[in-house]
Amino acid sequence: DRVIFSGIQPTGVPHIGNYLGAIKYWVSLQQEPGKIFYSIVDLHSITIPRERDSLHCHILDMTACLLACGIDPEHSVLFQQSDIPEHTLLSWAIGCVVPVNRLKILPQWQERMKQSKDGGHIGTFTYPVLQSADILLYKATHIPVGEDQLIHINLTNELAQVMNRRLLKPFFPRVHSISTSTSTRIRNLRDPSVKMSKSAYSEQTRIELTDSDDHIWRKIRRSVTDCTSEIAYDPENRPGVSNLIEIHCGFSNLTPDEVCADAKGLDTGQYKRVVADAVITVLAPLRQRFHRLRNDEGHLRSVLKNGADRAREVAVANWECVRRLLGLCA
Ligand code: AQP
Repeated sequence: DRVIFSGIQPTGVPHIGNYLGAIKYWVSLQQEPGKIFYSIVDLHSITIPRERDSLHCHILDMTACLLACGIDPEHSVLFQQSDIPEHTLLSWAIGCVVPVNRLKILPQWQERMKQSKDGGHIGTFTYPVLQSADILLYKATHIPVGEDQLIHINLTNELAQVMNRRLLKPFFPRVHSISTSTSTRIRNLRDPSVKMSKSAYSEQTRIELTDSDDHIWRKIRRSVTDCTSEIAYDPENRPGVSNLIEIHCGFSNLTPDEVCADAKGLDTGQYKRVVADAVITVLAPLRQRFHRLRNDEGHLRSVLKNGADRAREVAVANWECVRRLLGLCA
């Protein structure tokens, strides 16, 4: 049977990139058969130091956003990663079989090493092992991911095989990535050469799911385009305008060709208004639901607690099997 796992870091209010690249797809997966685990992966978010109060606040923001977007906690198991200690236990067991050199070659580590002055932290080095443990702990078979994460799915399969050899049993199933054909990277509004990010330096670079109509319009109006006024989809040579087209498509379910045909005769200034309207139409009701949910912290905490109870049932059972197969208990 299909078991889906995915996670999102509570590093801020999610933006339209997180929505179009992950959350919208997470919601649609609920219509398909299979068991679903969606985790707010707080242990991953502390690989970079965060302020205590804002981190806690972001966990509740993320919970409210996911519910507002349509994650149904009755259907999907929605939980906070650190509520389930078995993630770190399994991560330790996997860490004992993964060669250091296998992690050293991962591009994100190489990138971090270039930026870091102190040689990088152990958590930053081993987070792909924790990511694999997140997946394997639920014996997940399908992972919704963007292209940049495929490398981690391959690593997870590799580690699952090594673990299975160690356990003398095909305990962990093969993991498959799943993605929508439209899954795409939404770019930073001020610098389309990089992706939109929760923790980018300025809020002007992203549209958060809780932004007001006016904020959405102002951010899109000031987004970087180019000197050509015609609306054409050309991500290579016209990344700014193409990013607006991607956003428009994501919020209207139109294709780039349809969007460009509809925008014939408009200049980029006029087109920005069309894009803003498409975004506002979807986000305005979502924002209302968010505020209603965010005002009831008791409800959000109980959703996370129920999710943790359900996740724990599976996590504890699987970890106990691994313990036994490792010979840590009889
Ligand atoms: N710009 C994006 N376009 C499309 N999809 C995106 N995702 C992130 N940014 C974009 C997808 O959102 C999911 C959750 O991401 P995450 O929060 O776990 O980590 P991230 O990829 O590092 O996202 P951010 O927004 O850039 O967060 P920070 O700034 O904290 O690092 C993932 O499926 C991701 O692909």
